[in-house]
Amino acid sequence: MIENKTNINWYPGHMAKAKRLIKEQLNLIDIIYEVLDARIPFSSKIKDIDEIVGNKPRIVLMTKSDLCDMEKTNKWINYYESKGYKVILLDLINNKNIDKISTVTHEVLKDLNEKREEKGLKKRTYRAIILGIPNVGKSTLINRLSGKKATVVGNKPGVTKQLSWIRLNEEIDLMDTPGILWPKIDNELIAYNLASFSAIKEEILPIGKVACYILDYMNKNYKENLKLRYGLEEVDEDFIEAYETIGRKRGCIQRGNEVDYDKVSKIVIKDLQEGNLGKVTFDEYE
Ligand SMILES: Nc1nc2c(ncn2[C@@H]2O[C@H](COP(=O)(O)OP(=O)(O)O)[C@@H](O)[C@H]2O)c(=O)[nH]1
Ligand SMILES: [Mg+2]
Repeated sequence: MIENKTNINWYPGHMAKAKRLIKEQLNLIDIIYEVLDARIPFSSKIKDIDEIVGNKPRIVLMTKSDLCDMEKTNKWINYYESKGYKVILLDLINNKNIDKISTVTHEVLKDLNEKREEKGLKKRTYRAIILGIPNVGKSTLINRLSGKKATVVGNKPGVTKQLSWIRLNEEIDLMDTPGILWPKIDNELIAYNLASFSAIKEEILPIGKVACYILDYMNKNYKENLKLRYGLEEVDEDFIEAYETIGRKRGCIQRGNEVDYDKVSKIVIKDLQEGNLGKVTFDEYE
């Protein structure tokens, strides 16, 4: 169904600008919180993040753990940990593990203040920034971390631009605006995974193709869930039976008692994103 020949060459023009802005701010930063979506722990990664952040300390935060397939996502967690990253799995809707962020930050950065003390310098707060592609939960995370108690700590000395910081606790300040980066899509699978979980816009891939990709993937990996949600036993090669079944079941009927295929596509994508097709992870770790 998916032709590898199709060349998706998609990299928004504002990417270069975003990168430059983030690089400028990095001088002030001690630690990066790199946010990934636990349902696409590979596809949602900013591929050139190393080039942007260098070897600054980094914690990988995987959001939407309430919606992921733990068995598959765990393999990616192990993989990132084997590369030396600390990984924290978050459920931002049910507030799970959020307090770990501060504990792990302290663990990773305690050297910084120990070194300062050795030099006779005063301790200072650690400064963190959130980085990630669109829709992984950056804004939600900032809201959860700041809560109501948050105080905006204002400008740091020596900084000309207006930057606000949120004081998370006596040790950590978080830059109040996340760094948004766009995924460089040089691989068809990544494009489909991002489109399926809505991290890229519809113009890049037509919704019909995205919905068929989802149905095909579900059929191969989570067949039971398709049966549960739509009563689908099998997804045929041309998807026509599947579309007819889902359309009639979900009332996507237009004039002449015909199934409205666009509506079906939208329903499939929305169902996947909202967790109505069960807990799933679409990145394979071989
Ligand atoms: N189920 C679930 N939804 C989440 C979680 N974190 C974020 N979301 C949802 O994901 C969507 C995008 O979140 P947002 O914070 O706007 O992402 P941003 O574009 O990275 O700032 C919103 O609808 C959030 O409610 C999570 O842990 N679980
Ligand atoms: Mg946001």
